[in-house]
Amino acid sequence: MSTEKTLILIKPDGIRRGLVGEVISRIESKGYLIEALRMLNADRALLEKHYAEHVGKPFYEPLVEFMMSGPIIVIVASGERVIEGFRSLAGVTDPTLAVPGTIRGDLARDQGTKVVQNIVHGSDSPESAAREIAIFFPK
Ligand code: IDP
Ligand code: MG
Repeated sequence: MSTEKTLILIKPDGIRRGLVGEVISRIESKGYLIEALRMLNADRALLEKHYAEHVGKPFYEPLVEFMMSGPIIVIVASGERVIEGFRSLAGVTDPTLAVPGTIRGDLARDQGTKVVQNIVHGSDSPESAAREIAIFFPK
């Protein structure tokens, strides 16, 4: 049995605000292993694949524009139950409601924008993790 893997993104706001080290530190301090890491400028085609489940939602276009507004960092992390573990480290989607102690709860807030800027993405299920890892790290 291989250890579970998840796909984590540090979004453009995390990079602009100088929080790359902080986010990676939280992942490592929790005990997860960084398996792969790359920085890239995502294009629309890549983001359409990654965010396919959100096509048609009111925040979809602002989300894609936001994710193209600067480079992102793509990380594969591993460890037992890392998918739910990283979602727990990240906190809930809305940073106003994310509990202090979480990445979003400590480091983000509502900026009044159409899309919530919340520093990180983390896969939400084993199926999403496999699909998303294949998008950003094609064999
Ligand atoms: P998640 O990142 O917590 O898994 P998702 O529902 O998958 O949240 O949404 C993807 C991203 O789209 C969120 O992280 C956030 O940046 C943005 N988003 C989600 N829901 C809303 C919304 O209701 N208003 C504005 N932006 C949203
Ligand atoms: Mg999601």
